[in-house]
Amino acid sequence: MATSLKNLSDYDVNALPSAKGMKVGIVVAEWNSEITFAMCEGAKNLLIKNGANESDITIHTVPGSFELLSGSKMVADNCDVDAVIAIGTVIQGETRHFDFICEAVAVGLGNLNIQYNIPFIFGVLTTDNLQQAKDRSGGKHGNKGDEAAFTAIKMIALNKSLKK
Ligand code: DLZ
Repeated sequence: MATSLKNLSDYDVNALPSAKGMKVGIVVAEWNSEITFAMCEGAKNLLIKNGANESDITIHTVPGSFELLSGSKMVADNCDVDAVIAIGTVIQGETRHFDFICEAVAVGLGNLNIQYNIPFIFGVLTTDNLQQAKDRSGGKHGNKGDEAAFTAIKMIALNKSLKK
């Protein structure tokens, strides 16, 4: 479903496990920080609203979305976290840079998911313009950060249930 038909902040509160005790590392790109910091705030607030302790959420910044990969890996390697949420916004420009960054981040996060025993969440907006990004970072289509956070909660809960 296209995100223009779905509000990114909509989720079934009753179907979401409690985030109490979950430790989450959030890695945020500074490129388009007006957007990414709003997404990060959305993710953090949703985790806390669903039971996570603020002290269990750590936030780390990296220069751009391309660095989300190494930043996420560093967090997984060095911090006690149950999941890493990677947050970035890549906006189409005049060159093919957009395509290279989007592909690298999507493939790279996919690889991290397979290599590690914790989930890495793709909290990355890839839009044609700034307005589309604003609409998806707390605007009329909700907040991609919220979606990333409830995905993290569900994946952590799944991982914990399988380890029991
Ligand atoms: C260079 C670049 C460009 C053109 N656009 C974006 C963008 O829209 N969003 C983003 O997060 N980062 C962008 N970057 C920076 C790259 O992600 C990266 O930080 C640099 O290429 C240095 O590795």
